[in-house]
Amino acid sequence: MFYPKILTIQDISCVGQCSLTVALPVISACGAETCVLPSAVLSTHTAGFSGYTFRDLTEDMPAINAHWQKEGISFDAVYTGYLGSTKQIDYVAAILDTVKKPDGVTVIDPAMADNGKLYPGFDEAFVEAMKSLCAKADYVVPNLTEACLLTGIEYRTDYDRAYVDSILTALLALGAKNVIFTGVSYAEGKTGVVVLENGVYAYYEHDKLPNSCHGTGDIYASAFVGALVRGKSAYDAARIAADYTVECIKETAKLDGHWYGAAFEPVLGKLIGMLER
Ligand code: PXL
Repeated sequence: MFYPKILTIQDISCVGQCSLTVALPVISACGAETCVLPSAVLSTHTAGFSGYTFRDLTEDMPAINAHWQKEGISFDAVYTGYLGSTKQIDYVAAILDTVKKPDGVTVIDPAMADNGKLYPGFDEAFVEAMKSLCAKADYVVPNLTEACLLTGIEYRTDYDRAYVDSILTALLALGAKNVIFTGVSYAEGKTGVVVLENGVYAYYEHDKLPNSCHGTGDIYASAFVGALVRGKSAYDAARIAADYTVECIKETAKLDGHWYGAAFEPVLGKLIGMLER
């Protein structure tokens, strides 16, 4: 029976519809057992709220890992998102080395930046450490800002295929095996995702909606992981995740003043339907 056990490592933003409050329901809806390791607990996410609390859970990680090893717990896939500190990245790397099954899949979303800027609290040292984590990825899932920070390539909003190719080449040079590059737009009113698997380039394009929502990167990566472990090819998982994210953005547009996240819950049924096709 299909029933993989996934570990996802990212923060709990108590309010904000991102990170674990997205990954847990989305991957569960895909039918996989979803285990969590919170990287930090925040009262809200950091994009648009002020005065949020931040409890860094870095120092809990070695003991949690040791306990899992003692219990013989292992995972078919490990998916990391927003991490709490630079030091934590070493602990996360150790978790990949110890409790991921030898044939398990590693998905790294270097969730640290958007719209040309690092999120509050992250610095160059964090970016450097994230590069080393991406070296362990079977799939790295950056947006354009993250890809530029990881590769040292200048962030541009106007670009062509040659620019995208140069970023892809540099991401592979970091050591990542495959790249799921989100938010790549070659035409007005359109956006899409580049799937570079085994060195082969593919692109799934869809309409760019007029509204954008916070947290869609987490929705995207979670749906990608869920579809991938469900046995979809990387391209199909990337396409399904894109279609689901578009549904979430459309659903959010129906709401008045819902600024801090995307209404992903009402359309979970659509995601399940997409997986069954
Ligand atoms: O969605 C990415 C994310 C996750 N977690 C926290 C964030 C953000 C983006 O701002 O602040 C705490």
